[in-house]
Amino acid sequence: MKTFLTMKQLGAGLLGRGGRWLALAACGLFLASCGEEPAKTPGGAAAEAGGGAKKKQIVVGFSQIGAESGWRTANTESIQSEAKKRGIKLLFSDAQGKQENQINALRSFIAQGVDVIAFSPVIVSGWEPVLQEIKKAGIPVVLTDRAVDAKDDTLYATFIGSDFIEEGHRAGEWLAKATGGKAVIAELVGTPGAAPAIDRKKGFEEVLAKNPGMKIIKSQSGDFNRTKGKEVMEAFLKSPEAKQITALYAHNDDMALGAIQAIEEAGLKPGKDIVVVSIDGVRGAFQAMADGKLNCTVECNPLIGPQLFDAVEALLAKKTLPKRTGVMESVYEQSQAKEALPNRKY
Ligand code: GZL
Repeated sequence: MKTFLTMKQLGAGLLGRGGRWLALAACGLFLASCGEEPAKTPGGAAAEAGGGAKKKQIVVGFSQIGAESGWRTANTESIQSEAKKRGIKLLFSDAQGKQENQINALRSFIAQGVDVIAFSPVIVSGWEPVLQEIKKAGIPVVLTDRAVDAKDDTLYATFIGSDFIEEGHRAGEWLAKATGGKAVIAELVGTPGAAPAIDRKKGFEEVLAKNPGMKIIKSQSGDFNRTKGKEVMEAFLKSPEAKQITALYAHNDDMALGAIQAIEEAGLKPGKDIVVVSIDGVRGAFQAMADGKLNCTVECNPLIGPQLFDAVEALLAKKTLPKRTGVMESVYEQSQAKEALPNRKY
């Protein structure tokens, strides 16, 4: 099992669309593989050494997208359990996938005078006004998981999350290797306008541009959820092009698992008649690989609770953070599934 975080990412920088990412400062990179906790920030230690003076409880407002996938559930659990472990008061809001609910929650955090605001933006656009209001209130912002398209990068202190373009590259490269560069592909896209959907598509298509024998003939959003992934795959398999499809690229495991059901119900063998590659690395994907129905999952680590609260504590200790903090991730295929399954933390 190879663990990725190439020297390119460590050193030069992670440039996604339009240079939105900023250079990744290797020194500031908090490496958190699944569940390992990075060392506490010196500020935390110094604060503890402050002669035991009673510290005011830190209050963090967190706006979560929703509970659309196994990945999201694990992400929420990591954040809530880490806050509890550190004695941090977490005001947690679930937006049920709606940007307006997130914006309302962020405004309520301002009104409650929290110490830090953190959120996972459901889509990349439409955040500047509320981020300006938060900046005016003097509250630092940590973006987790997904990024925003903001020209003014002083509107947030740091972004903690994966490089989705790289994940798209890894999925495409794996498929090119597995099929000898010959595949007629159906694609299940994530939530329209979401950073992972935009960038996973971009990364995958960059690989296809180097492999003329691979092409996408069907592409539609399954909104990162299993039910919709199944419905869209059913429609693909009823379309005139159905018989041409030799591979499925799903932007997350939940949509892939729904599609696998649809492939079986259509009398085909997922993992054989249609090669399936997806992203996240949730436990259900490892089970599907062990059952021979999924061929590859590109890990996208949701367990960023420790990194989030390291960043919170560093910000409150007036430390500067890199604009982007990466996470450790790998690529898994069927041959590794059985052995890896018992150790999966999400
Ligand atoms: C990725 C995350 C995506 C996951 C999906 O960081 O934003 O959203 O890939 C989740 O499973 O719904």
